[in-house]
Amino acid sequence: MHLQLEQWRHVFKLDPDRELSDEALERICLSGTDAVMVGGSSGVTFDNTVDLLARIRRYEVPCVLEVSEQEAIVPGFDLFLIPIVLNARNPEWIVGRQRQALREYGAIMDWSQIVTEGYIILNGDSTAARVTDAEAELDLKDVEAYARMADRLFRCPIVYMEYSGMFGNMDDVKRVRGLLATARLFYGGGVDSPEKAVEATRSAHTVVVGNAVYHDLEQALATVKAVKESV
Ligand code: 1GP
Repeated sequence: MHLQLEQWRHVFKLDPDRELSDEALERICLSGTDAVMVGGSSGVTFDNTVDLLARIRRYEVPCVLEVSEQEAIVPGFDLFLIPIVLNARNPEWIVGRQRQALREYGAIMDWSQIVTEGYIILNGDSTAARVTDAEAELDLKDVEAYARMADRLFRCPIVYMEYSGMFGNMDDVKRVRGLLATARLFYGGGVDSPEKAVEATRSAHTVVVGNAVYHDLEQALATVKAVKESV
């Protein structure tokens, strides 16, 4: 797979619409995390994305873009992750925006840089759930069905259990990891301490840390070591 995605255990997700000092960014990029993912659910523009990419590029850490706005597709990232929100009620987020983007760029895309993420949004209060009108009240059977859909039917390299803003149900996460044939399970949501990072890393393949970067940088940085040491 690309960029040794299959070896990533820890990823920081940075939001181009939020402020981050140079010092904080340096500590994140030198933290030993496996990759920095740029993305957000609102306020993402070409300008703030290009600006953040340029700042991250001072460091060697792999840097990938999670695409949510066509206008904010900035060339120069190592990979482009394309979310397919499986439980979106609004089809725009399943195939609609993808169709628009492919109409425009389909013929000139470098497919080796594209990775699809089968997204399952599980926190109904998150911005991502609101934006996509996600049906987040799912039982485990539903979640398993979506996970198999992404893994087996659509062959997405990544299944993403997105609890953004809250710490999820680790039993469910572990269950889903166990049924995936080839996809990697990314977990994101509420990992704001080394303890939670350890729990998440025992349940998913890859742990994504977002909000904590902006709320408590020291704790966020401590998740890297916690994940690496518990592998
Ligand atoms: C958000 O999954 C990521 O897209 C991480 O979630 O911001 O809650 O850490 P948090």
